[in-house]
Amino acid sequence: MIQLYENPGWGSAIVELQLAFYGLPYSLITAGNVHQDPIARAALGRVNPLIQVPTMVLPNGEVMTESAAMTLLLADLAKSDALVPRARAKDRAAFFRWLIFLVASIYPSFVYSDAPERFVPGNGGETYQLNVIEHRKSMWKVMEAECARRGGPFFLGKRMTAIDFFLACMVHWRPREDWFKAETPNLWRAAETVSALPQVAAAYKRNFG
Ligand SMILES: N[C@@H](CCC(=O)N[C@@H](CS)C(=O)NCC(=O)O)C(=O)O
Repeated sequence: MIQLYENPGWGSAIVELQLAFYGLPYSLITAGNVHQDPIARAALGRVNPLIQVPTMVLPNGEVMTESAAMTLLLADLAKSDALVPRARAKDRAAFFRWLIFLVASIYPSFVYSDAPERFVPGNGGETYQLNVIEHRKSMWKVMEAECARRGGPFFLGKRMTAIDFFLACMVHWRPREDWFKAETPNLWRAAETVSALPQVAAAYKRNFG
């Protein structure tokens, strides 16, 4: 069985929702506050030297980090193209482009803003954090424009993909729900649409209430 190191509402939710969607068997291990708790840091660090969630351990013991890599692998394991367009499918290029944008550009901004004292000592932290969040907002606006152009209800248009699962989780993170509803209504709609899927209902509730 796949093991997922998680914290409710954290990036592990992106993976948990996909595991639930595919109906793959998995078990959860709560990582705890890896920003502050040295015991939690040491425990996760023994599995993943990055000390990040999501961390996934495959049935053969192989450790996986990186939510995008897990997303691609889970589609393979599930033998499904429901969330990852198959090779040469029409939406494959756009899927790759925006999946990688999410994890290479937007997601790292949380590492830089969630514990700013790691990067900016002293009182500079707050301004720095606000600036990172402003930069993140500008990246979300780029995704919003693309989503609007494609017409919904999903990020890529009529085709649901794992990108919508990332959105379903990330709209709960700073700048948080009210900002997304007001400023990126198309992203919000894509997030809401997949959050309502019966296959993910229990996992979604566990993470976001
Ligand atoms: N590149 C990783 C990023 C994972 C990540 O940043 N996770 C956050 C929680 S949502 C984390 O564990 N942060 C702890 C830290 O940065 O020390 C992925 O895509 O899975």
